[in-house]
Amino acid sequence: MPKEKMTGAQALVRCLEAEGVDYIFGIPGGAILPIYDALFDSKKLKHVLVRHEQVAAHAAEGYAHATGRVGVCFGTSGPGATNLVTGIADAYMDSVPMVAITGNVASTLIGTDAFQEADITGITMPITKHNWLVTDVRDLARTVKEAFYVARTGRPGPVLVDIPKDIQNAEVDFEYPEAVHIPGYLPTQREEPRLKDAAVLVRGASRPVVYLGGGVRHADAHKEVFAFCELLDAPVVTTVHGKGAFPETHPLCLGMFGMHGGRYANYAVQHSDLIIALGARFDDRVTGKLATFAPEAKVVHLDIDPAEISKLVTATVPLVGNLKVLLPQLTEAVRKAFAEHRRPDQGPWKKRVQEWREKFPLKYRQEGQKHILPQTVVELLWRKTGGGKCIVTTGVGEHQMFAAQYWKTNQPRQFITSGGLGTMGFCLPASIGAQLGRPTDLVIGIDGDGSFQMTLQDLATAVDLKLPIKIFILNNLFLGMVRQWQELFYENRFSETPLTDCPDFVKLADAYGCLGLRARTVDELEPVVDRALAHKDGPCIVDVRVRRQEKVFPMVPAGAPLNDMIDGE
Ligand SMILES: Cc1ncc(C[n+]2csc(CCOP(=O)(O)OP(=O)(O)O)c2C)c(N)n1
Repeated sequence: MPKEKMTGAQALVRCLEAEGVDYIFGIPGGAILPIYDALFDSKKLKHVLVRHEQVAAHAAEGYAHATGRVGVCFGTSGPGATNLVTGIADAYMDSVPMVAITGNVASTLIGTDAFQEADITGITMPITKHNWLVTDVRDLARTVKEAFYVARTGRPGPVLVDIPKDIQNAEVDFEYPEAVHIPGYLPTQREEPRLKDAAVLVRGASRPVVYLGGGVRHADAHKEVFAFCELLDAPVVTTVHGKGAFPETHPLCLGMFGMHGGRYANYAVQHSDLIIALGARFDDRVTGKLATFAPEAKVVHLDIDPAEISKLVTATVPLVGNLKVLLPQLTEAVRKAFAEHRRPDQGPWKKRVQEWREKFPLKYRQEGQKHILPQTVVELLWRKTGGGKCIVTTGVGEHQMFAAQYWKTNQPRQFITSGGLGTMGFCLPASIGAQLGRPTDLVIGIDGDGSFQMTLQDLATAVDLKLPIKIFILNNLFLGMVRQWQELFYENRFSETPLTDCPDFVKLADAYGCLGLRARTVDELEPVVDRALAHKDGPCIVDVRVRRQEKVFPMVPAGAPLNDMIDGE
């Protein structure tokens, strides 16, 4: 292809088109004006004008999570760029592929404290997989190519490309590179010689547990995971990002474990003699007190990121590589090992787990309660959507954990939440991104009144785009999760957690031009849910007044052993 002369800004637009980008989330400003000007001429790129750059980043995450593609967001220099930071950090913690593009002041002004100057590559260094400040327009196309490659390969994550204004205006002979050569970055598959060792451990285990994390989703390895789990016929537990990695209504699945996991799931992990961790990272919310975590368990840890192996829990057999490639090989090795030697009888272990399940189910009691319980809302929504046949997004707090506990996720990419960073305000933006990425799917947000108020201005974006997202605010008029900790660990000293002065969400929806509904009693709930689900013409906000003091149980207090759970009684 002959090279074409154009500006850096036009070249960027061509790069994004070449990457197959469809949606970009952002807000223009002085230092990114040339790029927005070039965008004006693009027939392929659709820009979503958000009302806050944090939303741009979270929407890109929601899009990426729902589609498996790279999410893209734009911000101008200074405050535009710094507003992206929370979303970038969120994507980093949850390994979400994202390319953030920022305009910066002209190269000659960098380092002079120029108007709206921020050292965004410096600021985002620890929260990106990599970032670049483009100092020569001839490097731009290669940099963008590398940025997309780094974001989506290996362990995915966010990257940032900062482009000074003069570079956007400079002329270049454009050519988009076909290949990427980054010295020192080789996330390609290599042989894994320890598969046989892992298979020997699996074959010999009497009390195995499979532990699934968000890596299954990133690798799109659900089918491979299913085949492995069925072969093992062992209990399966997941992290919050592992939800949907294996069908949660499957008899082997014990759902989420950890701080708010089922008692039976935590017991299974604690009493296991072998944990097979697939695309998971043993973070403190799932292990509880590390020194007492699964004391008798050996560990097979398969992850794409070698830095995660033995970071917190020592792997007896580490396996490094892409789950989708490596797991079928492990499955075959295990199948062979099962054929060669009889495995220990799994009956007693399965019986024990089943007994825990029956003795310690997740439970709540709506009958006799004057107020709606949040768990009731989650279960009703699940039933009304044909057993969770939709995408769910959440905010952060008690409502998020109720959703994680009671929403049985059977398909991958259906439960979208902020796990690692725990970012309030995630729900609405993630819903916007997910709905754009999967326009024919139903998208439901389960949000908290506190979380919703952190990004609610972007109702305007959802209304503009007529997105039929439905946000159910489980409104307890509290920063509920913090209130829960204050009740349990700070002697009911509710310092700065009541949100009694919250706005009238129905009027707020009206002000933004979308449907607002409210349910105060159990009787009102079902008709309101039906009406919300039937509403196709733009977004709908539902203010569900829930019991204010309801707490999430079971709970492993921070720093306690995983089997040291407290519950409501
Ligand atoms: C941006 C941000 N600030 C503060 C926190 C700390 N925090 C965790 S949960 C929570 C309360 C959430 O309240 P709400 O969204 O109403 O949900 P609820 O717990 O009541 O369901 C807070 C303040 C956070 N996670 N994120």
